[in-house]
Amino acid sequence: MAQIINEVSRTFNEYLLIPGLTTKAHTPDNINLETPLVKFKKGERARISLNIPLVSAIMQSVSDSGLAIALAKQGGLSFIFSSQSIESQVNMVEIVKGYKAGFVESRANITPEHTLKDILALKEKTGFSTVGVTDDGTASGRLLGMVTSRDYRVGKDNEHKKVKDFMTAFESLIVAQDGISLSAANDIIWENKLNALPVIDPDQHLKYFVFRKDYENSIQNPHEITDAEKQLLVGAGVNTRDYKERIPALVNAGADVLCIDSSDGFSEWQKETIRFVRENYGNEVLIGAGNVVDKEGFLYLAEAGADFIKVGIGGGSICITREQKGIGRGQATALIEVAAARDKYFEETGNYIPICSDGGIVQDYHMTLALAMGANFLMMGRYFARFDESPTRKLLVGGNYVKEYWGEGSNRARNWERYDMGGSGNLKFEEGVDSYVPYAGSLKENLDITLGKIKSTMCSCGVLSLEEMQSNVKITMVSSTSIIEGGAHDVILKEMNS
Ligand code: RVP
Repeated sequence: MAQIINEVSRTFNEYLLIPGLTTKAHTPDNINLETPLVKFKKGERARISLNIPLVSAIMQSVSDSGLAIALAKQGGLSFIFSSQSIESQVNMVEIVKGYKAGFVESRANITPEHTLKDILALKEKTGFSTVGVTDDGTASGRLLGMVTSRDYRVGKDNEHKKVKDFMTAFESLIVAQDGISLSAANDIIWENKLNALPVIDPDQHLKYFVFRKDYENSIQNPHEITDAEKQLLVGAGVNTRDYKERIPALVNAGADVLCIDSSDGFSEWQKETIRFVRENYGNEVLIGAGNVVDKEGFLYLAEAGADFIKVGIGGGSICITREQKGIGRGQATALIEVAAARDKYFEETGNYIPICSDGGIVQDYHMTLALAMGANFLMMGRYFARFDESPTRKLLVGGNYVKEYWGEGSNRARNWERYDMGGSGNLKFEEGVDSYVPYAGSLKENLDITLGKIKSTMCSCGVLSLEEMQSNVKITMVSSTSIIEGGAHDVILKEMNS
């Protein structure tokens, strides 16, 4: 007979944290949100740690290079989506690895033979008033001069005037050589009262501009996560089909960590994919696996050699796997069971394998709960899809700004590899929907509020680190009537009346 688990499987909404003693030392500034990303042995440290316990979902509508840069600057990590060609995924990884805080590739460029009229059109189109003048009009051409709005007078100067006649020519420009540090570039900017400093290679080709304002931005990101070369960290999704080609290409491009992207990871396909990594790269290449929802799934992937394990089936906001296939488990219950399995595995083997709670986070306090229940970090799609930095369109729908957000199992993404059960490759039925999420503004602003809430809750619970929270906090289940008690109730809300 089938094994029937009578314990109800539960979601984050059904729990609350109970405050512990808050001492004077429990202030948000004293809270450390650092967390291990990958497996480590007792007494050692993980090779990669995150400064905030958040990663963005392996999804077309969430994790491209833009979001990856923005999130790594704040101390989290993105996994660039794998449902695209190897070439374009590699390109996104390279953009993140090539990103140098404060060094930006010139986005408005022109040749000396163009005219003032062209400069004005370029400014209108790109919004940039600093223009690189290069021999071929590209961002990496030979630098011949520079134009800023101080070089011409709109309405007074003849629009047909050639750029070469009013640009600041190369000979008069202050430039820096590639390889200069950001702080040295900033010193030049200050000493010479510049707004922008061109950085060139030995052949006089334009590489970057350093803008005065960007230096100020970069010193505002103290939690940024970088590798030994000070490049931002980035993850990449892989699948269990083309991994023999995709993994070497991503490793070559500099991806710091990989993750097998699948809705159901308790499979021999995942074991084979991990084996490929171990046979070809030993422990040098880091690879996470999943998703699982119970102890057995965790142990299988742990033994297969996964560097971290993702937990969650069917809880994603755009996910309809539970309705379509009838598989899954309430996210809180799945997480609690897998966290216990991880701790036991650590006790028995001395290997600590971090776990990631993936999907189903709605309220900010759900994040704190998931971390308290044992997640080392959280993967979110809907949360990040709402921000300026996500790759999808911002639209005005019914008078409100929204961003598009679609599941990897939707017809739009056509990521059949994520739902692969062997056999011929195509999407047999949808496991995800295409949707809108409310537009929320910039990642940094929202993250600051979210992290502020997590830290404030940790202060209430009397803990200063995630590890301490996982060992010390008390969590209570709540009845459906007490959930009603938790919101505003028995009052007439003013905004509803206006
Ligand atoms: P959420 O944060 O609740 O939006 O969930 C995001 C998660 O949902 C992803 O990390 C992934 O595990 C899952 N997902 C992605 N696509 C689909 C689908 O189409 N069913 N599900």
